[in-house]
Amino acid sequence: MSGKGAPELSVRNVGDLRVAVVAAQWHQKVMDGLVDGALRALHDLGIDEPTLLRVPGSWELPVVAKVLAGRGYDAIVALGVVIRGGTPHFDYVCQGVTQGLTQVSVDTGVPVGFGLLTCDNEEQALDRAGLEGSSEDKGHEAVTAAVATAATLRSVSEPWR
Ligand code: RBF
Repeated sequence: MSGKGAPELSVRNVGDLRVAVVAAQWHQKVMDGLVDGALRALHDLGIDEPTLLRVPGSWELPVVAKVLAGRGYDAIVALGVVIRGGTPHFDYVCQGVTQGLTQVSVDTGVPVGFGLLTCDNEEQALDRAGLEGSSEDKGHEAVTAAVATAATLRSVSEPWR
């Protein structure tokens, strides 16, 4: 999937939204880029005290996202990197995490930003990690999308704001 065609989102008046970031720990350099991008996006949006939780691997993202979604957060952002190996494990992990995060979001009504990189090799992941020389910044994008969606949901439930 190409990153071309991504929108320029304009998100305003969201400084009071409560946002939690949950991030896996495999592939540290890539994860450092994703987490930095996510925190930078939150700072740019005026959300200065986000919750940041770490989990061991991407497989653990959905369960933590689900518990956070039940604790009053307006948006959750899930960050992880899965890199293809020589066995079908990659497909099971990617599918399980993707379905799990989708289920959390749809079942709870809390937007879950999808910051899971699923790559053939580390080079592809580094190119999307928002590091110096990367062409994309998927941690930043995942935060902006989740917060924009939370703002949209708030405009539906509180149209007078
Ligand atoms: N977790 C990741 O976040 N990224 C990976 O690339 C990754 N590769 C894995 C490869 C294998 C063979 C196994 C067994 C686990 C891998 N995990 C990876 C960890 C997984 O998400 C989870 O933390 C563990 O399976 C423990 O539940």
